Amino acid sequence: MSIDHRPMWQELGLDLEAHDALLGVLGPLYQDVFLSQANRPKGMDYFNFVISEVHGLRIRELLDHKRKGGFVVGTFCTFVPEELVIAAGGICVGLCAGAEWSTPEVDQLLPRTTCALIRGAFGFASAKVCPYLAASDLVVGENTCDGKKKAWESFGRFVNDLHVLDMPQVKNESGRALLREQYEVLQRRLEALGRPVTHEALKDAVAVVNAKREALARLNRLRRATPAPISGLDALLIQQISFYDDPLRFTASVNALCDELDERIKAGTGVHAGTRPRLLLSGCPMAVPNWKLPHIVEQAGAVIVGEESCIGARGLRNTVATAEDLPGWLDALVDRYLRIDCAIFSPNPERLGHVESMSSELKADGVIHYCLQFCAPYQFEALRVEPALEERGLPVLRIDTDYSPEDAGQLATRVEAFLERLEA
Ligand code: BJ8
Repeated sequence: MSIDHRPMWQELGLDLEAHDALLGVLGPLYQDVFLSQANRPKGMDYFNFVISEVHGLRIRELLDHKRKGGFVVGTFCTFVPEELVIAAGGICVGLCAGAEWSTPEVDQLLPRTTCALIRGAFGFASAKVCPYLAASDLVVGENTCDGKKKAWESFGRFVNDLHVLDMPQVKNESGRALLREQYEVLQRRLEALGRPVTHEALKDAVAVVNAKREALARLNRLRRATPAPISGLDALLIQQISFYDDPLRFTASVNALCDELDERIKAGTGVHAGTRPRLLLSGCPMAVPNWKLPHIVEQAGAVIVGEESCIGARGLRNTVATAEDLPGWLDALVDRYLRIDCAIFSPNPERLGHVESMSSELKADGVIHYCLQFCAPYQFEALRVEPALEERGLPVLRIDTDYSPEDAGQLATRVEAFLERLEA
């Protein structure tokens, strides 16, 4: 018997009518984009279930955790260390919105030239359709790009409590010291919500998050195989779910799926019949339910074999090294997180190297550089990444878009022309 989640959503203060409208769009979209794919691994059943209960059972788990004295932290950036949240007794959830939800309030708070990711977050908050936001005791923002920096000034009205990380913009000694200091401030903020962060608690939390990242790295390594054992859409979905799900259960499910993919690879079985052009996606993060471009690309006959993105290898690679004491763990966290090559850093040469190494390891035939419109950091970097890759013989298609379906036909035409170029 299915559980009626409506009383829970009402208690959380959601606008039930608007929320129904959201679920009414998401269900058919998921059916069309994911469930219609042929030859999916059996292990995807778990992730289908997670999505079917993403506003239901998972929210119940968060509320149960709070009832037992725990807390929930909502985040918008891969620079928020999940390890610290867990060590203080919390659960960390991603809040980025991959769909636009326009309200008059959002139009008053944000200039038109704001990227869809920020507009989506404001839209979901102002329309009261996100149970993760409503369940979050604390939301952590970060001073990364200009859009986010200014957005936090008005986002506080939508949340129970807001903390903003002051992020370095340069990876030098003072940048490192700033991040270290900011993680200490965050630690104290989290401790006030939960319990003191001890050496043992942080050690255990690092083990949990490292295991999650290792499982995702394993999944991404398996995508090097030809033919690809899993679609790019399914791999992206798993990486999106990594920001919501219980980390232990998620890790076990990813590893079980990887065992199945190992068998597929041994048997030479691919997710698609025949060989397809292999593409790497690089650029802005794609938050749930932003599946527009990967859907178009795979419908056009290519397979996506990797994502150089924060919801992808950029955000999920690298584990935290071991340490002997609490200050050592904080140093290890800073070392790990400062390796994220986000375009807000200037200069940011590591990112180009990462795109190149991913392309060669994954045997990509081409790269799609994906930017959300009005995202200056990634649009600036595209101007360097594209010619540098083309010079090395790797074709690049640059796409700037948003969440609206209006340009889907035009994007499909451009992707098809790119695939013809690869096959020529
Ligand atoms: S570490 S990529 S998650 S900041 S798309 S809001 S950059 S204007 S999301 Fe990001 Fe952290 Fe960096 Fe990763 Fe601004 Fe661009 Fe919008 Fe963006």
